[in-house]
Amino acid sequence: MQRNLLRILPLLLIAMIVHPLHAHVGSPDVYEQGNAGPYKLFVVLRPPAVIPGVAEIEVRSQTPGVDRIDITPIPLTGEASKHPPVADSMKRPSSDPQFFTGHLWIMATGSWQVRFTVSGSQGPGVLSIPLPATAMMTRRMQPGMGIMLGLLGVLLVVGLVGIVGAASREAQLAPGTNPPPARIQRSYVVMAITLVILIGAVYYGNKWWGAEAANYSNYIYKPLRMDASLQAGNVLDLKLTDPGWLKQRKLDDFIPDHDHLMHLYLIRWPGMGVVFHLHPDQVGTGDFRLTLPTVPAGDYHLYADVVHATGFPETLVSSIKLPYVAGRSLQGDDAEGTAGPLKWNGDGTQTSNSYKLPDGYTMVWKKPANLTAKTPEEFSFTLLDAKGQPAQDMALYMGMTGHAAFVKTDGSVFAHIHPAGSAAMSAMMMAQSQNQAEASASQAPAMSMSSMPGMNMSQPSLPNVVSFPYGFPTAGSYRIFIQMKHGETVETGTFDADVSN
Ligand SMILES: [Cu+2]
Repeated sequence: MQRNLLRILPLLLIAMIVHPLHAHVGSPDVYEQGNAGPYKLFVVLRPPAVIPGVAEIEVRSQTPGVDRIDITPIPLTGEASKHPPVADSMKRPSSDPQFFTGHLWIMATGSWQVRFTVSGSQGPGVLSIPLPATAMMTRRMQPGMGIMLGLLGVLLVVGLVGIVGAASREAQLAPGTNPPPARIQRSYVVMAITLVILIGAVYYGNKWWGAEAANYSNYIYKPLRMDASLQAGNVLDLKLTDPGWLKQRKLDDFIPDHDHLMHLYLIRWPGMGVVFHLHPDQVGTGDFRLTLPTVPAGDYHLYADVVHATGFPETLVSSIKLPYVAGRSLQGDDAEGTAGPLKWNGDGTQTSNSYKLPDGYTMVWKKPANLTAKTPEEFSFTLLDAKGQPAQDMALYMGMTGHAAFVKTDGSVFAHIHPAGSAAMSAMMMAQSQNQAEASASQAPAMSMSSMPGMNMSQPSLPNVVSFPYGFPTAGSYRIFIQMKHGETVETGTFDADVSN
């Protein structure tokens, strides 16, 4: 029995490590839309609350005729990615024929993908969505449970001392006879020795438990640490260090994600009235540098998105107090936005659903009547020219029709979202290229990058509308920064959202 307990305890400990993390901050669920062959799917992946644990999966097909969807969890890279396990099939939980749910066991921390194999009236199709899964903290034992287990433990110790005492006193007596005083004396000695041994066992058991817990805490996700400093008046230096996590994590294996190794959002705090989207260069291992544009003075929160070679994305967080920086003008993919400060911080006002841009253009949010946490939603924005007509000169901004950042006003959530969704673009590309490679063998048409939402390069003119699939992780107040490009101008619109439970 005790040996079994010893075997089970480490598993229990693993199960107590909870909260997976995504590329973003505080926003672990993946919202993504893509094409599985002829079928357009809106996918929600909710990573497990424990590792190993169960990922909850929802799919809404926007194309009718889907008969069956099979799901498989596969590592995104490495040898194991070529040997997928047997697929599970998704269920239709309601009478809605286009809504499917399912769940998958995710057995280890790391960079995963979920492959959706679809069959239906228009033939087969396949789509893969990246799923970074990792544990973020240890769940503490609930006080009630602790007290109950403690009392049971005391009962066990007292009971065992009593049993040993009774055994040494009476085991060799004939039934019905009273123990002589010498035996009673001896039983007290035996009970005292037993108690000492048991206290020792509890003490060392606790030490062993602590060592196991410390061991497993190594698997709890700790993002790379980023320290920001201002050098030579206008150079922002970002030093990355590893606070210790999985040994596989490296500081020199970043891959470009939509054209850049790092996407840095610089947001003035707490008003969130100034935002920059900039792209520091890697100048050495774990060292990124950027010559700043002109930046107003203030306290800034820094959110830096990077992606490792495994397709594992991280968002690094830091802050810096900046004086007024007289820098260069904006260039390349740089973008800047200014808005009124948040109404939640003093006397600012909440932005309306129609945001007036500095060059006379207007960005309009088709805002849903109600926004609730954890609900998949399409956030749709339209760009109008100075005359209020649909903007005609739309351009791609870093290869896409738009970029969005959803930031909670208490700083606990930051999510950088694209028209295809919340997965890192480079991880998305890895997953799709595997499907492309296997497509010829399996006959199932896979999605090409140019058919991903918001990346359609083949269209002669780009739409003036962009939509982002996303769901707020928690209730509260958020500010949303939307970037669209027309001509040579990158526009940054600012919108506020109150999200209920
Ligand atoms: Cu982006």
